[in-house]
Amino acid sequence: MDTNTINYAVYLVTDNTPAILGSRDLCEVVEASVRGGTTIVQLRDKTSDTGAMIEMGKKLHAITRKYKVPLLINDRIDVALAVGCEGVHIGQDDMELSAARKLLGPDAIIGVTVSTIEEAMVACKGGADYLGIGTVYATPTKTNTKNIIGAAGVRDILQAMADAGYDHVKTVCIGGLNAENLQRIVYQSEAPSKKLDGVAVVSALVAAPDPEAAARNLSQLFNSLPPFVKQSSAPKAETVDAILKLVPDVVKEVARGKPLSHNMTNLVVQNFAANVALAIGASPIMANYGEEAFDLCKLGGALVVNMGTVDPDGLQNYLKALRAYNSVGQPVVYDPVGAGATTLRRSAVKTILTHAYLDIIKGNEGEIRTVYGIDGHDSVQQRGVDSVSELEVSQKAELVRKLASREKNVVVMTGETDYLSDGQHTFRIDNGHVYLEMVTGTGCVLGTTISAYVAACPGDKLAATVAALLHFEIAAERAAERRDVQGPGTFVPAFLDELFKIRKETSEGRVGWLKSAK
Ligand code: 3NM
Ligand code: MG
Repeated sequence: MDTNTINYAVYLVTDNTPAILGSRDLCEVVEASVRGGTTIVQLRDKTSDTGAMIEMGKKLHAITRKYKVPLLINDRIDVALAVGCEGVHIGQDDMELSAARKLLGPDAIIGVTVSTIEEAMVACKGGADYLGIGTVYATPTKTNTKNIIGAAGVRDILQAMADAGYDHVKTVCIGGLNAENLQRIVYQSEAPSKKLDGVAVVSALVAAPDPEAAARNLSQLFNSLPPFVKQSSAPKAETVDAILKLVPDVVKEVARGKPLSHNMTNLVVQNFAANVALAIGASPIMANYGEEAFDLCKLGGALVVNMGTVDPDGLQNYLKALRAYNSVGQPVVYDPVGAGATTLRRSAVKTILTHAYLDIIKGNEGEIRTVYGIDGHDSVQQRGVDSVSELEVSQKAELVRKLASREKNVVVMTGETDYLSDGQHTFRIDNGHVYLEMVTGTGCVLGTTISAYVAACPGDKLAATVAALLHFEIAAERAAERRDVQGPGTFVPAFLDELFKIRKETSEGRVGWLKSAK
C-alpha cells in the first residue's frame, strides 16, 4: 500500500466495550462500515490480552485487505508487527515516534494524537504520516481526554502546520464527531491554506444501528459543503458601487418575500423588534423556546439569537435553535449582548461559537472584542451592556476583518461609524443618529432587520447586511430631522414610519433616500 495515497476521509476507530459495540460482532461492524465507505480503520483495545488483540487484528486485517483500506493498531507496535498490518497510531503517553519508526520501518503509516500546536510540531518534525487532532468535543467514549479544543483549536493547529511547512502531513480530527456536526466542524476548522483530510469517529460508526449506511452518510457529508454555505452562481457585489446598486433590489425583496424573522430575544425589546420587522416588510415571530425552531427553520426565514437576558436554560434553547437553522442552512444572526459583562456571558459566547455556525455576528466594540478574544487571543472586561470605544479606526476595521475571516462569516461592529466585513472586503458606514443611542434596544432591532435582509438575499450576505444597515440608519436620520420629533420619545414612532416609508418608496422605484448613504 502506497502511504502517499491513503484516504483518511472516514477513519473508524474501533471500540469493543458493551456501551458502544453492544452485543454485536466487531468484525461484522467493521466490514459493514468499510463497505459503506470507511477509508481507514484503527483497532483500539485498551483491555484485551496481547494474544486476543493479535487474533482480532488478524481477522480485521483480512477484512480491510479485501477492501484495500489500511489497518492501524492503537499504541501496540508489537501487535502491529505480529498482525503485519499497515501501521500504528500512538498517543502522547505511548512509545516515542522515533522508536516506533525504527521498529516498523519507513513504509509503515504512523499517526500521532496531538492537542496543541507544540505537540503537532514535534510530531511533524519526527516524521508522523498523519496527526489525529483532538479532542474536538468532550465525548463519553473517552473520558480521560486532556484538551477540549473545538474547531477553533483544530484550525490553529492546521494553520501552524501550514506556517511551518508541514502541509504534506495528513490530518484527521477526533472527539464527539457525528453526522450532525461533521460538515460544520470540517468547514470551521479549515485554515486559509490547510484543511482536514478526514474525520475519525468511534461511536458514530461502531454504535450506529446500520454501520454501512452510517459510513456512506459520513463519507457523503465529508465530501460536501454544509448547507449554510450558499453556492451562489451570481457573482457577489464587491465594491461600494456594486453593493449600493444592489440595495434597492434587496429592500424590495424583503417587502416582496416577507421573510420570517425568528427572534430569540430579550424581554426589553420584543415589542420594538416585532414592530421594526413589520415596518420593513418582514414577518416577525418571537419564539424563545428552542424546540419550536425545528419547525420554524423550514419556513425560509432567519434566526436572531440575542443574548440580552441569557440564562442557562436560555442558552440550551439557543443551541437547539442554532442547530436547527444550521441544519437547513437558513441564516443566523448572533447578537452577543453584553458579551464581556459577566463570566456567565463569556462562557455562553464560547459555547455558542463552538456549537454553531453564525452567518452574521453583530455587536458593539466591546462585544466584538470579547467574541474575538474568546479563543484566548485577547479579552476585555466590559462594564454593563453599553458601548465604549477604545480602538483606533484602523484597529476597528482590522478587528472586524479578522473575526469575519476566522469565523468565515460577516461581522458588523456598530458605533458612531459601523464597520462590517466578510473577511475579504471591509466597509464603513457613517449613517445614523444619536437618538438611536438614547432609545433602548435599537442595536437589538438592527439584528432583527439584518436577519430579514439576509433571509431575503442569502447568496450575498455582505450586500444584504449593508442594505439592512443603510435602510435602518437612513430611516433614523430622516426621523430625527422631522419637525415633529423633539427627542428620543417622539423619535421612536417616527423611526418606524420612516422605515416603512423607505420600504414603500423603494418598492415603487423611488430610491432617492440612498443618496444619503455615506
Ligand atoms: N481519542 P467518539 S477522543 C479514541 O481526543 C479517542 O485523542 C480521542 O469517540 C482523542 O467518536 C476519542 O465516539 C474517542 O466521540 C472518540
Ligand atoms: Mg494511546
